[in-house]
Amino acid sequence: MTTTPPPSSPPLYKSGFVTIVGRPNTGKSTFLNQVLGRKVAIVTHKPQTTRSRILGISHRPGGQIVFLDTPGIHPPGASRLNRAMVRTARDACRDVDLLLFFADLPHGLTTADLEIIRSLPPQTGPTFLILNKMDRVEHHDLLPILAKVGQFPMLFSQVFPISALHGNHLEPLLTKIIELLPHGPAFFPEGQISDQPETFIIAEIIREKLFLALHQELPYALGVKVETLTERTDSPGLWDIGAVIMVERDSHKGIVIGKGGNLLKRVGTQSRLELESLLGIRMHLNLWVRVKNQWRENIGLLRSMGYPDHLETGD
Ligand SMILES: Nc1nc2c(ncn2[C@@H]2O[C@H](COP(=O)(O)OP(=O)(O)OP(=O)(O)O)[C@@H](O)[C@H]2O)c(=O)[nH]1
Ligand SMILES: [Mg+2]
Repeated sequence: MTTTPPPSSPPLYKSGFVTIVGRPNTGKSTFLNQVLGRKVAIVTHKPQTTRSRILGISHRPGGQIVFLDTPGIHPPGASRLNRAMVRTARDACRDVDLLLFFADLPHGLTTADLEIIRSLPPQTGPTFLILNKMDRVEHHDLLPILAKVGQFPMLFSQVFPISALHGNHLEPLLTKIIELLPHGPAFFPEGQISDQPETFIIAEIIREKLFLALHQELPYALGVKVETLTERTDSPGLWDIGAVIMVERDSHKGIVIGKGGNLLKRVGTQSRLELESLLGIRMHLNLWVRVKNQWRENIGLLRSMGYPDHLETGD
């Protein structure tokens, strides 16, 4: 018996998995959003913004690239959450067709970058070095940086200077990726761009606004969990959404709420406006702040907040 391939997967169709990895703040999530033309991963100017593996599907003529954006690899520090973030990133590098290693072009390839690359799980596929933030480098400074990077031909099969923020020089990279992916049917149907539940993207957008509004260590010590999500029966398209912002100390609670509730109100409005446009719905968004001592160590809570991967359960 013969089977007919689905229309989106003609015989020469290409598909595969590509992991985006690197130090924090190198523009990995910016790149994913830019390639997809839609925000699936939150972005801030602060390191350690991404906390979990974010899947994004790029549908291209002749193929499908399944990107895995990962938390920036950093010295994992003390918290269970941080350790899980780093493990998630490393693990996403296993069994993929290609690695995109992101580095900051203005800094060139640093010792920290080299240490991370050498510590990644052994690769079966190639690794491309993506030198991002090209817009921040004068043209005459580019060649010396590229020459230095050229000293490590065994680590990378190709080098691509890009600007993820401005969407510059992405096409040659995407074309090359499709070229080297194996032949095979699409993994995801046309039109699907991520696998994240709505509750997760809602919590992430709120966390992004909090990251941007708060300073120093506080953004790292908070988490967001959506607890209610219901559409009004008397008003279809209007959703009631309730989310809890988890902080570790009473003093943090006051800071997050702000004077006269101002900071929380601002974060709520910014989140609602962005989510309404992203999800194409209207919503009432209620935010609460709850003190939960050491929530970053609490396996049950971390799981329920969408960080299910690589949480050690032994201690
Ligand atoms: N000038 C410039 N800034 C960029 C570019 N790409 C990203 N950025 C900025 O770099 C910062 C970090 O971007 P992210 O996309 O959050 O970086 P990331 O690598 O995902 O960071 P983590 O999730 O913390 O690992 C943000 O302020 C971005 O706007 C670029 O091409 N040019
Ligand atoms: Mg990120």
